Amino acid sequence: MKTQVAIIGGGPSGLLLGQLLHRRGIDTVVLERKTKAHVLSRIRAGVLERGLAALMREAGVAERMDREAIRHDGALIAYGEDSFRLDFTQRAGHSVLVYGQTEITRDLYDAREAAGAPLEFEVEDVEIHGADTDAPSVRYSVNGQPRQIDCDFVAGCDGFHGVSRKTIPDHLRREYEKVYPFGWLGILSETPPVHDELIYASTDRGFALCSMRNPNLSRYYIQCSLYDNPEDWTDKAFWEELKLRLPRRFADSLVTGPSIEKSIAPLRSFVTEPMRWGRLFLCGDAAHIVPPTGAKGLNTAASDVHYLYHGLRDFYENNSTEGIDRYSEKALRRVWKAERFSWWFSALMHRFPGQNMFDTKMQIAELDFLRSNAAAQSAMAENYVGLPY
Ligand code: FAS
Ligand code: PHB
Repeated sequence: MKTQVAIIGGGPSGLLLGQLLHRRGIDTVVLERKTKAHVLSRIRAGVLERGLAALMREAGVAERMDREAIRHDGALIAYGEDSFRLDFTQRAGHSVLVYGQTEITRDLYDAREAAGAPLEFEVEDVEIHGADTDAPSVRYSVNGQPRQIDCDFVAGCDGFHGVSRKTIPDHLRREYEKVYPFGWLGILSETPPVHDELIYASTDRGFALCSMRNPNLSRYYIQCSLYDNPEDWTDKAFWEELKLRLPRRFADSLVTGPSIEKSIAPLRSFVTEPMRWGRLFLCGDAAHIVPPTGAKGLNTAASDVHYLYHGLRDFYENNSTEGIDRYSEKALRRVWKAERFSWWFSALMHRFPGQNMFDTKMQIAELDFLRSNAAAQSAMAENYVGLPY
């Protein structure tokens, strides 16, 4: 098989890139390791920056998002019984959309299937060959049958555990990592959200986040030990702990119910450089990971897609390599700012094992400063709603 851009990974990065390129008549093939049902069963991000929303509209797949997404103009930052509302619109001039990553992925699958664009599931043994030549190829198998795609470019959109990043020779790759000494235990419940905006809460017992997917589907997280397993937590224990981490007025009004999904996500900051090797381009989680505190994971994948899409479009439509030649530099400049914000917000809101009273006083003083200072709130809001591409 021959195509122009072989895309490894059928998550949001690969699907969004494929859809954008398809609309410009650029041929792609998307290869996904899992089944469609498995990909859609993952409960992940929930907040869309304006840039991702705009990309979905540019890709022609935003009709349901624009109909069903909930616009949020702010979020509550709570610490003990103190709290303040971070007004995104007042401080940064933009809002965010609450619309689950699952829905983004579903909309993109629907569009690709409607277009009849090549999309293969349950691929195995994927290998990238000749990335440092002008004739790269991707070899893989389906049901034990070997296949090969000859292409102009390979987009490595295969997430943190994919094959693309490791295809770049070790001596050419630099990796930066910070692993956090805790995780997030998340549940999904068919209950009305406790508040009409997100609540980020910091207490001596640890961090909690109250989010949502729609008026009758709530998403809650509590910071948990790295040694916890979801099955260690009964629903009752989860709800009791969440209430202990919320301001009293929300603990008293929280509507609880059975969890329909329960999982633990580890927290890590990770960046690999460069994000390009020859005709292989890394995109999204294949190149970088952030702790979900700042809701930057999916949104930073989107900015990678933006830069790569425009670079590939310029190559095919204007015979220019400027965009692809500067892809890694441009993507990484924004990636590192998202990493910084995610690291900063995680350090501010979580309790670290072994932190002393001085550390806690510093966290409280920073939250007090944020509460009282417009410039500090503007800086936080500008990062939260999404820095410009
Ligand atoms: P993805 O990992 O989503 O997609 C990569 C795809 O490639 C997967 O479907 C995988 O099956 C496939 N693949 C892997 N290896 C392959 C191979 N060899 N061949 C073919 N296909 C292969 N972000 C937030 O903003 N907020 C959150 O709350 C949040 N929670 C998260 C929870 C968890 C458990 C995880 C892992 C991530 C979370 N994230 C969150 C980040 C997440 O949303 C990612 O940023 C987002 O999925 C990035 O999308 P992709 O780059 O497409 O990577
Ligand atoms: C979510 O709704 O899953 C979510 C929202 C905001 C975050 C992290 C996760 O910062």
